[in-house]
Amino acid sequence: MKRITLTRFLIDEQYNRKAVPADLRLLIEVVSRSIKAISTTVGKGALAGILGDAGSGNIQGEAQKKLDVIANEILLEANEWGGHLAAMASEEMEGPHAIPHRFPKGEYLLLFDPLDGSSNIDVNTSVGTIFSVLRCPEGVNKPTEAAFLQPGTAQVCAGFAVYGPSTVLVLTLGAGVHTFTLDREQGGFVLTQQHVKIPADTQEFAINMSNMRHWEPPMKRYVEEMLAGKTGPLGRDYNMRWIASMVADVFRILTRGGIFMYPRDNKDPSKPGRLRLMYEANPMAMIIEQAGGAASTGRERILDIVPTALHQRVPVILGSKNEVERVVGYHQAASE
Ligand code: AFP
Repeated sequence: MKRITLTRFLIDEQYNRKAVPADLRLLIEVVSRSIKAISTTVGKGALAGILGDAGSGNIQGEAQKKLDVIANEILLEANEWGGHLAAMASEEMEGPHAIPHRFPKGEYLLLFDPLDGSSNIDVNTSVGTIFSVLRCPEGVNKPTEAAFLQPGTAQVCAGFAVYGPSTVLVLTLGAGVHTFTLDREQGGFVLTQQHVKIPADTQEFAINMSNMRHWEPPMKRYVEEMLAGKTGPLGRDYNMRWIASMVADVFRILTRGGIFMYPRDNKDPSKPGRLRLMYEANPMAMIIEQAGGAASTGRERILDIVPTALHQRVPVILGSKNEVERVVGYHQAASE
């Protein structure tokens, strides 16, 4: 493949496909520069004195890692002055981050999980950044939480980075999924896969099995059938992976298929799932659907959910279309 940088790709999308307004191109370029900065910081590990807890908690009631706070700051500082945003929202902040008066404002809302998988950072396992882009509703000059509460189908762009052996940026603008690998010598992202397609079938599943006793019957049925293997009702053996970094599990599924599940469980009835809709499930669902896969709560398409709160959680079942549809079928059968 001819060496095409992220900038060249976006300019092509902007001028030839008329698909990327200038401000959206700027937004993506700024986010990609933030991802480079986070990648460099993550790569320093223990040498930079950035591992371990920050000594603070976030809105989720979770202990923040130093890198959660650092990654959040990098994204806020890089994006607030460019004139492309109306506001930002983050897993690490209770409410929206307004654009300071001294800076110009734009039409986009940027949402992100600055460091997904951060419980893995101290054990040197892949982590990442997930982001979602919405348009700010017309006439809203001071976006409150309500301005962000749009269904996933309203996203104009979604992406994530995996800080692994290589740093990869996965991006969709609503016309397919493309991946870019960070060239550390040149300091830029280079297009490495265009129009990624997920196989409709799979023999590999990703779930945290330690929660099995808390799952609903349809989920227990599905996992037990996979564990039954070739002699079971699904007639084939399955393999399992669970990295506990959604970005790494989803990237694997984009690369070779699979099904990722963080289902509803009764561990904490106040939480219908662990993953957050606005800046984890929705961007990942857009990417998975754009790559030919499916993304459901088990009861409804994730992208159709009308949000009620910025940090609401949802069950997530996504990946190879035929397997997701099988799980949805089991949920329907259980409710009849
Ligand atoms: P952290 O960011 O707190 O590490 O959570 C990561 C995550 O949100 C998602 O990336 C993983 O798929 C999932 O949680 C792992 O959850 P378990 O630790 O319960 O397996």
